[in-house]
Amino acid sequence: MDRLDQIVAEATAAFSETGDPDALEQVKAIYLGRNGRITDLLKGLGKLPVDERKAAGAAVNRAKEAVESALQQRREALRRMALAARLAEEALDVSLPGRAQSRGGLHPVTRTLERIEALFRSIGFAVADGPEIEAEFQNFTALNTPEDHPARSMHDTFYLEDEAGRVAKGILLRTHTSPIQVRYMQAHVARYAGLETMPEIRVIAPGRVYRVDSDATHSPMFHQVEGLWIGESVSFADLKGVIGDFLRRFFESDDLQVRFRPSFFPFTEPSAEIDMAFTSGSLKGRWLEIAGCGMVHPNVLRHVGIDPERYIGFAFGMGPDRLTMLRYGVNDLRLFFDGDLRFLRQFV
Ligand code: 2NL
Repeated sequence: MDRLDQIVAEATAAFSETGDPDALEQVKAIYLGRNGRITDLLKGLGKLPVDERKAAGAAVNRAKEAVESALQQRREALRRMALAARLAEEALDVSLPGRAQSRGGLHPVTRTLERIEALFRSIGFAVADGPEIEAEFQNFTALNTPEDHPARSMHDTFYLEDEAGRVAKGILLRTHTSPIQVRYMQAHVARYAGLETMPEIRVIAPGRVYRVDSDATHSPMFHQVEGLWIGESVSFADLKGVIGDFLRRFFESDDLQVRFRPSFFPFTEPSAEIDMAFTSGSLKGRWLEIAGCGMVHPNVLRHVGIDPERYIGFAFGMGPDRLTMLRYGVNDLRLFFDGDLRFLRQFV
């Protein structure tokens, strides 16, 4: 192999061994730079005898072209490799199946609440809501609950703490939805203050409530729907009619009995427990406690600025969680609040 072929071979090999475009340009200088080996040969041509110069010049130029060509090929190879590497790095596997969007559904208790709301709206009740963090006044005091009543203790009720971890005075998680109705009555009284006769109050209050309690039939968070009807001549008979009618429509059955059993609540007088029994089907003949009720206590009316000598009415409170368990035949309340979709999906 003559000297020129050797330089070309050496240059081609050097280019091939270089994997980096910047380094490649450095290697190029060894052969084609100002003092490169090919350049030196071109410079040396002038020292040759005239008769050899032409052939030698042509040979050096061919070698130069060969080196340039090898360089160019290596540059392109490196560019292709860089592109391939980038494509590999940024590759998206478009054949990977997408994540399926699963269909949502209403929680069984939400379905019950919506049913209850629709039924009461149909007989002229408004649906109200209010804060879950309540003031002691609306939650207890206005409801005629004595200062020393056990329901007010930290043992039964979640009180809120301030930043120092001390119990924030008078602020708690509502223990029933009655405070919604207390606020509703307060707003109603303020709104119609100028009228000779206050329009009737007809409202239900559904929502979450909280008590320090947890077992198979008690969750620290549960739901309640309370109802209230206040007017100039609203009676216990009206209460029996409204409740009986509601239950028959809720369970879509006339095959049921309803009974009112004397009971006690601080906020009603007289008070009663409402029991219900199906007269057909698998639950036939079993009395089930499903709500509490009574005529609103005069002190409650006084606390919200309603004259108990002039206005009278009833209130009731029921547990939609229990109604949902009954309607679907579920015996553990916690299943509704554990968030296990395998259970909850069955009701959608
Ligand atoms: C129960 C008992 C009841 C009420 C709730 C009420 C509300 C106002 C005034 C008077 Cl604003 N009473 N609510 C009355 C009687 C019973 O609930 O066992 N609920 C599950």
